[in-house]
Amino acid sequence: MKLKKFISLALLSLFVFNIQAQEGYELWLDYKKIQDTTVKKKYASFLNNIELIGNSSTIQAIKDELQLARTGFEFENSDPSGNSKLIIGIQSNLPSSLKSQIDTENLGNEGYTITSLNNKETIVISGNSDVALLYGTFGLLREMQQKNDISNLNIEEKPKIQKRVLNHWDNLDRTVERGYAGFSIWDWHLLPELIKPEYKDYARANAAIGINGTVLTNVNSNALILTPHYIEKVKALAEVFRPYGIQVYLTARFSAPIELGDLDTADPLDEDVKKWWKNIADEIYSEIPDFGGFLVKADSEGQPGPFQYDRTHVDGANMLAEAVAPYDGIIMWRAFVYSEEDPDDRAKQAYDQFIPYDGKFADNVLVQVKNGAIDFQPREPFHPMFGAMPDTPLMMEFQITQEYLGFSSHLVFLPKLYEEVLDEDTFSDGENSPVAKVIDGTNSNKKLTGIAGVANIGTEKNWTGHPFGQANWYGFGRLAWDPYMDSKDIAKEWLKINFSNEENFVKPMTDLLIESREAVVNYMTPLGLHHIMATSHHYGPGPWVDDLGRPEWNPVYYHKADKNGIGFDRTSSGSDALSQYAKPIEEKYSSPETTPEKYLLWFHHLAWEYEMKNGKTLWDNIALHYQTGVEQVEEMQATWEEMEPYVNEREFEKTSMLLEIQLKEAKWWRDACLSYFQQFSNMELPEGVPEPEHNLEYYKSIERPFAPGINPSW
Ligand code: BDP
Repeated sequence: MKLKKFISLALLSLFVFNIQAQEGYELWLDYKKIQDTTVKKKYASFLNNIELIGNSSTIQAIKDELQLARTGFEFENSDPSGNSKLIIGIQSNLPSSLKSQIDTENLGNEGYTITSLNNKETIVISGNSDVALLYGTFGLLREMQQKNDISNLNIEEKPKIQKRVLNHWDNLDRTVERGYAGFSIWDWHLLPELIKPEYKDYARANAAIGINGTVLTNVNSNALILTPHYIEKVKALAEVFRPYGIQVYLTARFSAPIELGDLDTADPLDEDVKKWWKNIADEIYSEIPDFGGFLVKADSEGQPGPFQYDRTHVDGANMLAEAVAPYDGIIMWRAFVYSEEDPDDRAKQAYDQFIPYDGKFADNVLVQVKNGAIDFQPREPFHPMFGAMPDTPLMMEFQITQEYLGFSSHLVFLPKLYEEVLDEDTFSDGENSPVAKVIDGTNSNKKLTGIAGVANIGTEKNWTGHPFGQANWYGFGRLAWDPYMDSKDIAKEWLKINFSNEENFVKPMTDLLIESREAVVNYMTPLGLHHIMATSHHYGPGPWVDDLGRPEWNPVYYHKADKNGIGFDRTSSGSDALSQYAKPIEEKYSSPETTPEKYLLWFHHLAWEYEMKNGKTLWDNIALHYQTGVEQVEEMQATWEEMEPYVNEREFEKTSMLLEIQLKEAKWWRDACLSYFQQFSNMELPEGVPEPEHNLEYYKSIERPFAPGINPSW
């Protein structure tokens, strides 16, 4: 009886494990059985003979991870053949025969080396801290997951950016603002007692891609998170994350001193206010000694801030910076600001507000700037602040969650978008001053550097909803570690780890991922169009919306379509936002002829008949781009259909169904936008673009009352 029960339990857990793996829960830590026996033997000979030097919770984490890998790869029962050995230890602890052969001097605290020595019979993972060893271990496992040759390794890796953080827009009631993968993974109600296994798996997944910080709470913040009741919960999470080198951060609501009932002002220059924040910092650090600091959204979209007291961003940021400075904490002060009273082009406002304060922020402040000046659009020119504040460390903010890119129903490979932004030349330090050099500190030799990604994670079994949403989390981490990485290489890496390293899979799927970003731009906002999504939830098209409280909330503000043409004139004859860029860009973009066509309508208002480089009119080009977007999704579908042999059934089915939705919605975008714009252009659709299936009124009438991701407090 007992045995029977045991067997059925064992079978059940095997089943659950299998289903979990099929659902994608394991992320990129799914150590799949290695089929090729030669490869298997080779890898196993190292992983079955490990010398791990040290003694800490991080060393324990390394040990656990290697064990998981050995089990997953099915090495446990293979012979420890030959003399192969894997040695993992910080450089100063290595046996003296190896020490002289491993140089970690320039690797800082997080960099690592993986080196083949002793006639290639020994692999040594080394660095200057236990966390570096953890990164190195993940580095070696990544090689194995891709089935790479490990016979002569000489890897040296060091992160180029210091603070590599996820921003969770998670509320204390577990809703997630702009979250499309279920509820928040932080179960505040049951913390600190209940430590879910997901917390550790989250830490493992992040450490594996080099993420070293997480902001647990929404930028539209709730002051309660700063109370002892919640700090105890935050502490519990910090303890799970610590061995994995991940610091926790919180969002600080600027008016907290008032809201928590202690003071009647939040004026940053008031002595009591300063003291209040210092006390809060003291309390937090006494519980969480490696607490990272605060992320602040102030004086933006209704959030409280220093302006109310006639103070500046610098006053606000520096006051908080002083409170955390004794503990090496930092303040990430967001530059996503625009004023409801300012009639000026929204794209100009953050620059105008911040540039005068260059060099005035305290040393432990990072100004966190979104990649573009409007808001996480499918495509935006880089934010003009990058390169315009040589004496202020600017932190990049990317969005991993797809607020404006089809939520978690559309397959869009975002590393391609990130790469485009990071590569753009700011000309801030002469030619070849890409955004990447601004944020990694190369330009102006910045001492503090950072990059943030707004997370796409939730309680869905596979964390991200869309199976391919995982690639965006993965890719963000890889680019945060090395912002010069090629997005194509990231795509390949992820595909091999996640599915298969067979060329017939990797090649077409890499092309699909890379193309997917251009597809979404084409079927949503081609040629520089932007912010024409439906109101509030931003799902689906809404170019006709013109009745919202603030002008810059309305799509008509951004496309400015009328019978004379379409586009936002940001040259000197318009809002002159262009002048915020360096001279070479300003000059090049001031004429539509020399503006890259992908940004055309971002900077210019042009007649529908305007002739473009291909000799066709602007109207024809707009229509053809929408059509191309639809066709690209059709191609994605066709490619995916061929991939069935390489992926598990559940992910195959799910992705197929999601691509079907994506295709339907790409057509919806095309038809709705073209019907709307056609009223102004009064021109026929060019050949190859079908007539919309419905009339404009139909598209206008579509509502999505319960679209996810909306903050319930709005
Ligand atoms: C916008 C989102 C809003 C965020 C805001 C922000 O629509 O939900 O609160 O950005 O970044 O993209 O603060």
